[in-house]
Amino acid sequence: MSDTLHKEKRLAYLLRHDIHYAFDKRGWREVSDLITNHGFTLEDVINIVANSEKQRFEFSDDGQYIRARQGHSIAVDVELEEATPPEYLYHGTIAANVPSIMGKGLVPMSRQYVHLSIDQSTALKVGSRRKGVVIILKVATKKMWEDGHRFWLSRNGVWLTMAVPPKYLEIIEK
Ligand code: HQG
Repeated sequence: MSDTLHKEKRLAYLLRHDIHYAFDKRGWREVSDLITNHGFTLEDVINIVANSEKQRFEFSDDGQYIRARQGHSIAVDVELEEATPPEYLYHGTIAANVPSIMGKGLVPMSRQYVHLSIDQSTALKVGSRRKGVVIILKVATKKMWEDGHRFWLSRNGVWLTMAVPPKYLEIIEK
């Protein structure tokens, strides 16, 4: 892994999952804390925010704070925008998870939300992070929304919902 990618992964961990830091309730962390206590330079942080392929992070208006746009396991409110989903969204996972998913639906596991992708190729990338046969699930999101489920769209284009009951899921045959 390149040094930059390694630093981006480390930053993602520090902004989404670090239970040892007292986060602002909106998910902000002081940039100075990353510099003083976690080995980042200001240049590192600026470069990661600008170049993150998934645009995972954002600075506060005054530049003193930074937060992840989605993906948290810690309980913070990053002011997500509620939105009406398209007809279908997608979820990439591995075959080993499918029996459980088709039994009880998609659940957030350790994160705050279930993450859904805008298209199959994005879902394929998400599923491919794990070892195993990748399975893409098609999610009837418009139907869910009509049935009262809520959706949010993060500023980096990831769709989020609380849970997906199995009746809205379909395995895509490749
Ligand atoms: C699975 C990355 C068994 C679920 C990606 C997934 C994404 C179940 C895993 C973001 C289940 C959770 C999130 C059930 C869900 N039984 N397994 N009932 N319900 N699962 O990492 O969606 O690169 O928390 O299928 O791009 O894989 O970090 O979620 O395999 O946007 O920015 O439990 O993380 O973004 O894994 O990925 P995760 P995810 P970043």
